[in-house]
Amino acid sequence: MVSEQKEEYREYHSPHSGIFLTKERILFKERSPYQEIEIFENGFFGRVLTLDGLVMTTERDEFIYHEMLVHPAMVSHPSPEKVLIVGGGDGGTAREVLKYPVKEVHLVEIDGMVIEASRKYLPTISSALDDERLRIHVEDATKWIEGRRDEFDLVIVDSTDPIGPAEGLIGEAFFRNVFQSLKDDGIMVIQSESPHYHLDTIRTIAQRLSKVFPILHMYTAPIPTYPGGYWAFSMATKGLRIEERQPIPQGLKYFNRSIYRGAFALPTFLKDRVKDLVKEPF
Ligand code: AG3
Repeated sequence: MVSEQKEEYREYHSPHSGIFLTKERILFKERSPYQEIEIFENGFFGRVLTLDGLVMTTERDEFIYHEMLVHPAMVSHPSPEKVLIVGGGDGGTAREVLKYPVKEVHLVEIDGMVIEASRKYLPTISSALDDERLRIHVEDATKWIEGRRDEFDLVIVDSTDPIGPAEGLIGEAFFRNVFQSLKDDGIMVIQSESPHYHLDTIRTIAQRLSKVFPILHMYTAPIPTYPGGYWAFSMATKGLRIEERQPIPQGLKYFNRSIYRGAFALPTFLKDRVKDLVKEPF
């Protein structure tokens, strides 16, 4: 479905505030069994993917989110060989993981239509979906992971907001299954919403993670098109101490050694809500 007429996209982040983007052209708009998927063209941010009216990624600022979701954990691991990505159907997270000499990456995405639409309309983000080290499973990750033991070096949760189809991905039961699926030096990372708009959700995620994992860290990054333009990420380990163990890949646009050291420093309004649960690694 292609339309030439110029519309405006609005995402409310609270009843009183949000973001707008002009829609220069709609490239894809379809309802899957799980959600409404749309990809449109914006004059500044490039192609924009929305799910149920929420911005998931844009060509212009996706590098910050995807690099920050992946590299802090990848460089901290002694030998990341087998990685699980939960969600991430657009392929941006897989692209970053595959910058390392990993052996096997599994991507478990519930909505096959997100994968197909991204393959077709977001080639700069989705190109890694064809890498031979990647296996794609169109399944519910909360079920797929059940019963897996000592299998992964890293589990990366690249989900939409934890309402609707993604709600189970911040459940304690899911976190326990992730814990068991990780090897002893394994690391879990999960995108953890906006410090400005979702502090309660951030605290809930931190509480549940710290019930399951002995070590929990949190870090942040600025992402212009997400609520508040500022985003949190949680990183949990089974005891592994965070330090730089892998070379940082060439050609990144956001992540570097100083960001790695600095990103875990939390501003006071966020730190105050999680300081009983979260440790600063450096
Ligand atoms: N995952 C996190 C997007 C959350 C944005 N929330 C919102 N706009 N309300 C993005 C997936 C990209 N691979």
